[in-house]
Amino acid sequence: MSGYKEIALRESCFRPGSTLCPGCMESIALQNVGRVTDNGVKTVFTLGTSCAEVSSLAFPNVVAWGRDYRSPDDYAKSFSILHNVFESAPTLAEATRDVADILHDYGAMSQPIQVIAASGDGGALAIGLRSFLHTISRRSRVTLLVLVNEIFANTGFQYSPATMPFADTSTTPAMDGSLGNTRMPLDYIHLAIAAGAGMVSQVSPAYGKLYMTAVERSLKCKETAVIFVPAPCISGWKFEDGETVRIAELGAQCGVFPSFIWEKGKGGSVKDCPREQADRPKIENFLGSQRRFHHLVRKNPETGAYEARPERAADVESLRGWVQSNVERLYKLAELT
Ligand SMILES: Cc1ncc(C[n+]2csc(CCOP(=O)(O)OP(=O)(O)O)c2C)c(N)n1
Ligand code: SF4
Repeated sequence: MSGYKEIALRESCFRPGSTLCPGCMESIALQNVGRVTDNGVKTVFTLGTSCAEVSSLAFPNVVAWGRDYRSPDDYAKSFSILHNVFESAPTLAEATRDVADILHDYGAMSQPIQVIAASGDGGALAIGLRSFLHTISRRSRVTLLVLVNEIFANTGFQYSPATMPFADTSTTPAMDGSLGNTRMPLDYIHLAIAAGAGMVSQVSPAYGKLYMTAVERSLKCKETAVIFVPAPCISGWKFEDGETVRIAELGAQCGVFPSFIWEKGKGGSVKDCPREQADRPKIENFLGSQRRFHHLVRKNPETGAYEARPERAADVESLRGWVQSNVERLYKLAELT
């Protein structure tokens, strides 16, 4: 594996002009994918419609992604982007890999390529679930990056299959006595393993070293590698910019989206998130950090700590139970080989 400092000094894949919100976690996630893939191998990146995708171009003349202004013929530095429809980034990545392999087998292409598909959780886990699972089940040698901001952000912050219970979204509003999202999130890590992925990880870019290691290991995987990237969304989760990394660390440590790396044949591990609830930060701290949960918690005027609103105490307890089951499930999945 490459050293963290060496990777950090490589070129990212952003040029001036990205329209991601200032402080968006996806920006940190993607720039570091750019650095890891600046490894001398041509990168082909398929992008499903999402915040990431629309941020990469601005009509009529801004191309905000790429390594400087190099030509696609510059194999060592090229970061090519194939834009495509919302739900099909994994399928296009799989097709790219197949064509490259055939050209290579027939001697028409001598250079290797690395292929990554990026989608939001709406693209990968709702409308694009078929494409996502099919690519995994075919063991296609590509990396699927899923930027999990738990909503369809780009079209107005609608609920997705990854939305946390009780979250306030535009289609599950917490108002006039409504509780916010009442559905349980899809068990997407388990699903990716069950579908046959060679490697599955859930790592926040807030843990820079671990994140870059996960991306680098995924690129070396002989089957489909899936990286779920928890991506706190300033506008949808409703917090101030400057808080992104702190919220990402808190979410990982209190058990909402623990860091997890698993590889077929080797098993996996959960990092920085103890199995026992008492050893983790309280879920109230995470809920209080975002206004999408302020119908559940309030700040104690004397201590300044977040606590359950009395009328929502039972809901916060059930959320605590969901977090514990989430942590338990990942510890059990880590034992699978
Ligand atoms: C077939 C189809 N349906 C709907 C849309 C509209 N659309 C574009 S992006 C998007 C939401 C994307 O959500 P997600 O994948 O979670 O990415 P995010 O915007 O959160 O980054 C939708 C519904 C579309 N482009 N194509
Ligand atoms: S809406 Fe959310 S996910 Fe989209 S660019 Fe802004 S902060 Fe990032």
